[in-house]
Amino acid sequence: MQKRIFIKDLIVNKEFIVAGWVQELRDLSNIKFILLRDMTGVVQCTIKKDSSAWEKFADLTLESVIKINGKTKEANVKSEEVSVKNLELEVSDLDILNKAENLPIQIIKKDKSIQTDLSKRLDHRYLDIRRKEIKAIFKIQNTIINSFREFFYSQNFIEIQPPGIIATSTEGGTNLFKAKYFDKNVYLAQSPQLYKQMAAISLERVYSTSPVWRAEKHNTIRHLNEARQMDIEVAFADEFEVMKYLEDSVVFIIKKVLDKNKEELKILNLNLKIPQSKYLSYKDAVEILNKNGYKMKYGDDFDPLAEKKFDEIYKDTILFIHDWPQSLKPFYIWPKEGKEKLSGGFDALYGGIEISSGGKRIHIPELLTEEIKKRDLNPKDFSWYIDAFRTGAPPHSGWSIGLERFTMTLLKLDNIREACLFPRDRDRLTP
Ligand code: AMO
Repeated sequence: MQKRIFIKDLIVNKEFIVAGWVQELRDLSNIKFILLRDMTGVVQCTIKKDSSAWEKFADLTLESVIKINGKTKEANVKSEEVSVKNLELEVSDLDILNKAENLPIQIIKKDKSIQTDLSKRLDHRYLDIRRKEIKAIFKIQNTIINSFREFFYSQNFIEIQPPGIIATSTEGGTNLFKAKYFDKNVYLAQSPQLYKQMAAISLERVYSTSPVWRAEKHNTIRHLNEARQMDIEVAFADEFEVMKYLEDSVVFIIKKVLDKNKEELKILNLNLKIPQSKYLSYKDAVEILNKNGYKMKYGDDFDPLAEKKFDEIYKDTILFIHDWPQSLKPFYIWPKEGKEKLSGGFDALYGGIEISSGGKRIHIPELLTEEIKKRDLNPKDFSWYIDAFRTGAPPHSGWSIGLERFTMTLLKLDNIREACLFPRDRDRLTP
């Protein structure tokens, strides 16, 4: 039996089998047209009166899945939607593999001013991702996560697979989802933090991509309750060494997107630039905001408006803010000596939003115990983690970039849900 071929591989004057989705139908008295779409493109198919497909055309509906046998002819196809412009496929036979009925959302928008609301689109996400603008987002996200892996694999880092079920909080705080694990209470991981550290103190350089769960009750345009993180952890490195890794890997990722996703960037009407980097201490960052008319106190975290302000001041820049007060950072972040009580923690902002945080970690068990206690956590709950630093643990540092956050800011999406295939938020658990 002849095999199905991808639309992009069609060549002129040959018989082929193609299969895909019906994107458009046009019925003239002496000829009928189908625009057929697969993952590689859209081709115009013609049906003449003598074809056995002539009668079947009446049963076709938009987005039905069909298989076509036909012969390619030279043609100059003008439709904007068609990706194969130099040929058309004359249909000899056609099979309907699955008929689509009552489409809840439109795939091709003739009238671009009609917007389907995001919530309805997410209710039918499997359909929504057939739209070329949405497909473009996930093709670019594919490049982002693969080039993150490629970058660190090529630098001889080791990819690790951290657990999703954990016994204690990793980021502290209350944002934990509790679950039952046989007769015990467990939590869903908020971060691979403690596990990547325990891996790095023995494997030296590790990276991971993993889902994380945060029981944040508020619904915002920049938070999900289930997100994916791209993490690294590096032994014998301080926070500045890992910030350099962040800088280089983000530039690597953006270069890859520019190279591999020209078509998608065009669809999304984006003109991506390679970002510059700027390093500021937390103290200087607060001063700069205040000088630029944004009032905030030393000791507060930056809110979304402050982050937007930084973006106005430093355009197309990854802004690294380091030397944070220890009180604003989690228990595992290194406290620096001195009366200012600064830390080895940092945040990275890009496009007016925090894309990453990280820092130098504590590798001294007594210090770790102290910092855990200071945050009203019980060191006993962390003994399995603290003990790891009693068996020969080098100093180490690392960071995490949120995949959806990064996709959102890179593609200038106005809601993080646009960058998540099947988002989990306060209200959404299906599809
Ligand atoms: P943090 O909690 O800052 O740090 O998370 C790191 C990055 O993950 C993304 N992120 C989120 N994205 C969507 N929805 C959320 N609710 C959400 N929470 C976080 C952001 C954020 O910058 N263990 C540390 C990292 C480290 O020190 O290595 C951590 O998880 O892009």
